[in-house]
Amino acid sequence: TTMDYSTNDSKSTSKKKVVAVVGGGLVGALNACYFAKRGFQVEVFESREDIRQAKIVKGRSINLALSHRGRQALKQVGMEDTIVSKGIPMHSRMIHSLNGTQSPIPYGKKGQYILSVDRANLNKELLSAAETYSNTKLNFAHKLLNWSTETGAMTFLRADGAKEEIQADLIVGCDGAFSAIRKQFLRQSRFNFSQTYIPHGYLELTMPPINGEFAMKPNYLHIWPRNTFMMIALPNLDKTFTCTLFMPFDEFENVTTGDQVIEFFQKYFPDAIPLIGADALKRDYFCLPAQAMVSVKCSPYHLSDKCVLMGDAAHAVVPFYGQGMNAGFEDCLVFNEIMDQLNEDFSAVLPEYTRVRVPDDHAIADLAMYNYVEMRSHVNSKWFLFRKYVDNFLHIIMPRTIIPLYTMVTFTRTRYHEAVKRWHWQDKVINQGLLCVAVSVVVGSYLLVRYPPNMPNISIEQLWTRLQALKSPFCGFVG
Ligand SMILES: Cc1cc2nc3c(=O)[nH]c(=O)nc-3n(C[C@H](O)[C@H](O)[C@H](O)COP(=O)(O)OP(=O)(O)OC[C@H]3O[C@@H](n4cnc5c(N)ncnc54)[C@H](O)[C@@H]3O)c2cc1C
Ligand SMILES: *[C@@H]1O[C@H](CO)[C@@H](O)[C@H](O)[C@H]1NC(C)=O
Ligand SMILES: *[C@@H]1O[C@H](CO)[C@@H](O)[C@H](O)[C@H]1NC(C)=O
Ligand SMILES: *[C@@H]1O[C@H](CO)[C@@H](O)[C@H](O)[C@H]1NC(C)=O
Ligand SMILES: *[C@@H]1O[C@H](CO)[C@@H](O)[C@H](O)[C@H]1NC(C)=O
Ligand SMILES: CC(=O)N[C@H]1CO[C@H](CO)[C@@H](O)[C@@H]1O
Repeated sequence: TTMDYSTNDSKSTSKKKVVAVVGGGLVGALNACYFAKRGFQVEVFESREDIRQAKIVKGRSINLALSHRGRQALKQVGMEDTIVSKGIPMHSRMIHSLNGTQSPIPYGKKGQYILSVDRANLNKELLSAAETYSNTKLNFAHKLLNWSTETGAMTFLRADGAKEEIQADLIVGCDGAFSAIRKQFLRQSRFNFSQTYIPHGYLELTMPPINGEFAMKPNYLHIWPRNTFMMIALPNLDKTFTCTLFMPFDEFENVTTGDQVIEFFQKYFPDAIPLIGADALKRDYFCLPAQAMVSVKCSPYHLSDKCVLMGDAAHAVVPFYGQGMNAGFEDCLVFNEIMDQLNEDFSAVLPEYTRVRVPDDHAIADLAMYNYVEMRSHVNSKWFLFRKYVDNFLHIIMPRTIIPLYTMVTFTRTRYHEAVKRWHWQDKVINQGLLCVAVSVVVGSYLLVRYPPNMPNISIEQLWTRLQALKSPFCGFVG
């Protein structure tokens, strides 16, 4: 794979700066590649053991949706093809209604899709890619305890119980939603921070293959929207699906026995019972307790020229837009672009990174929270479906003027906050347009009934003038 370091020797010898990447998860491992490619001395510190050797990796979601932003970030370090080749394209959502009817809603235009990728494999591939650079060292079983904002010294707890002090020129906090690096930021003046737990938890279930084949159509993200509950399923390479049930913790607490699980599924997801298997369902439902979901926003992302936060450490988002990892990967890409612009001068790059990135990461955090509501309820509603079709239709006939929000977020690198701005504008225009059409139809019908065409012989021009006069006051109504 990537061995650009060797071709960059002249550049790297002049650079002895040490970059400590704290956290070797998805974003930390990718970031290590970026800094290594630039020739820095990279040290990655990860609290877990090396997942490439560990038997079972449990915890976070098993698979996730990779889209354009994430792919662009992988591409920059030569990892896109490797990862995409092990992903499963999902062209549409597949909506499962209560009676078992399935109906697809495309994600975008023909040929646009998101990819279901395996989290553990992605993490392993990125760690291995980072390791191909001779200027990178991976330190596993190193848990960051604290660090000093004065000296930059970090204290790690090793697996053997010993503590280790380490210095670096730049600390990159990629240690996830509960970041230990971020703790020092909280002590700073003028640091904004908010954290919100949503009332929902999630639980994962496996849907095995049937006769060696996928139990449902594989190239879809399956969704069972049920107002306050929702289940989704993403395909895996081994022909299983990972189903994720999202439900308020109150409701989880109400289901305590195997029989109650079946009863609950019978009521809300009957078509999934034979596919998961009643016995497996009764057992797996209780394997792990439901996991919580948190949304974290903060600002700034940097502390002087010493430390910067990326990925979930900077912005944990609820998983309802499928953008958490993609946004984290794009963080690396944006930081890299700013490093180019500002000549790798940390004292200029870090504040610029905060300035550029905070509005975008806050926008995606807000959008994900908005989708938390939309995905559960509106996916069911006729108006939502109608608007999706209208938006997609308008996008096809006016591809440069009307771009659905989902398309901007998922299939372009339009800055998140600009996508939101544009969405509000388009929404206003489309709703006004639809109202005009509706009013015209009503008024037109009225006129036709009132003045049947063969009776008073009204000209088209006259009709148009009457319509104009009638519709204008209404059309300004929306927004
Ligand atoms: C149910 C669910 C579904 C999701 N689906 C999607 C999706 O479809 N698409 C998408 O883009 N995103 C999705 N996400 C979001 C995605 O999982 C995260 O955004 C992504 O994992 C963030 O990566 P990260 O490296 O910043 O953090 P993490 O993946 O949390 O990694 C942090 C790493 O830091 C290590 N660490 C923690 N503390 C310390 C310490 N003190 N010292 C040293 N190391 C430490 C951890 O062991 C871990 O390896 C989903 C999330 C959830 C919960
Ligand atoms: C199933 O439900 C959906 C939506 O609730 C409805 O559109 C469809 O007509 C129903 N199909 C049958 C066969 O009852
Ligand atoms: C819990 O279950 C009981 C009995 O089945 C039901 O009456 C109640 O509404 C449920 N509570 C919630 C929060 O669903
Ligand atoms: C903190 O939040 C307030 C209110 O939104 C905002 O005006 C201010 O600029 C923020 N400060 C930083 C450092 O982001
Ligand atoms: C309708 O009006 C036009 C002129 O406005 C006239 O030429 C035409 O003959 C009329 N038709 C009838 C059926 O009255
Ligand atoms: C830099 C710093 O504050 N280090 C301290 C971190 O915490 C350990 C004990 O938990 C201290 O020994 C370090 O001095």
